[in-house]
Amino acid sequence: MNQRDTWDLFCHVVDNFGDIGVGWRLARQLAHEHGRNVRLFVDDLNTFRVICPQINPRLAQQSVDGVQVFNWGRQLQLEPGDVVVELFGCKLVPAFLERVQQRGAERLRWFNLEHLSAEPWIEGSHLKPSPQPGGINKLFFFPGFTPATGGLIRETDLLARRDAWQAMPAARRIALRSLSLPPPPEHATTVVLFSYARARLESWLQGLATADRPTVLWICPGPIIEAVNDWLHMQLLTGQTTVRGSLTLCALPFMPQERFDELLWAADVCIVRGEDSFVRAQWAARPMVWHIYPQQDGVHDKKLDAFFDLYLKDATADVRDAIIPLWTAWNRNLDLDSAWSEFVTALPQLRRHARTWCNRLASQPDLASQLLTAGRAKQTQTVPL
Ligand code: TRH
Repeated sequence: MNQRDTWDLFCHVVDNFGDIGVGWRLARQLAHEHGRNVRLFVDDLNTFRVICPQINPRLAQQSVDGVQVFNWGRQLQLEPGDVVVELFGCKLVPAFLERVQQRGAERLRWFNLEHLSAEPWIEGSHLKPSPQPGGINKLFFFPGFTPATGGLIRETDLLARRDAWQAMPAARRIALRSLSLPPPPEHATTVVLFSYARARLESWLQGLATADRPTVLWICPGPIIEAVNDWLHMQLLTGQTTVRGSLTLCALPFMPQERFDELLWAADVCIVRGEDSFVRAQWAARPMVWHIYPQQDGVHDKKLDAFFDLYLKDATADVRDAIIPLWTAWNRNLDLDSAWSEFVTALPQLRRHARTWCNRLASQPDLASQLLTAGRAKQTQTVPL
């Protein structure tokens, strides 16, 4: 594999924004930092456009930020590149799949990039080959939080940019102003709220409104706004801010990923969800609450517990006692009041813990580098079928 390899990334947008959020981040990093010729095939350019306004959903192909973006059908007319990456097990169209299999193991590497998980079993499955017709192996690439996994997406300059930004109070003021966010009241706790729908928010909001200390909620687009509006007895429109006692509520528009990173860097607490914003809050080294993507029959509970096992392995009792009750209450639609109060009281310790965790993660190779290394490795075996 060499520098000008062509990398084909395929993204099937299931729902929400994480599939294309991860795909877009990875595509740009491979192009910008590693000089690859990257082609990103997406089956829902309208959703893509929400996080990348430069995307024109009507175009079959377009060049955006150094990446060739194709609509899904364009793979029918194209030959495969040197590396094919299926994101989250999406299926290639049969005609392209045939051409992938015809290319053979000597001239093409094929990966399935799996969903992020902290579960221990992924270490044993990472980079395991799955023989495919035509004698080529598909390698299952598992992102993760340990050295025995494929790591996490982290741009080379991300943490230096974060530190420089956080060291400049003016940067925070400029970022908030560019989002039409009023400067938070003095001593306010600022909270990014980017979560799935959640019942029982009234009591939490009422508690924040009547608290001695001010709180500012920066509410990102999503179903959570319904519960906020129910409590407000009004529709808080995108771009609008309203105040109830000690609580300021700001409804934000969707913003480019770089601006979203800055919002996380600016906040005292990041309530995040899914996969990509969850990772970005860890790189922000901020106290966070993870609203895990809800799955059938409680499969997500196992994923949450597996993350606790890693994230809290060396944590002090006060950090554990602050995190576990609130994350559990948030994910199980339980009452938040006392858990939230414990969490906010423990913020100094939680900040230290978040920084230690971020530094530990940053000591591991990032996902794109590991994918490139795996892309250069010889196929361990080609299995005649
Ligand atoms: O949107 P999500 O819920 O995506 C989910 C998860 O990825 C889940 O694992 C997957 O199975 C499901 O999709 C299909 O949450 P996530 O992963 O945080 O993705 C949101 C993306 O949107 C992320 O890249 C951050 C980005 N984003 C912006 O760029 N701007 C914004 O203003 C906001 C709020 C998010």
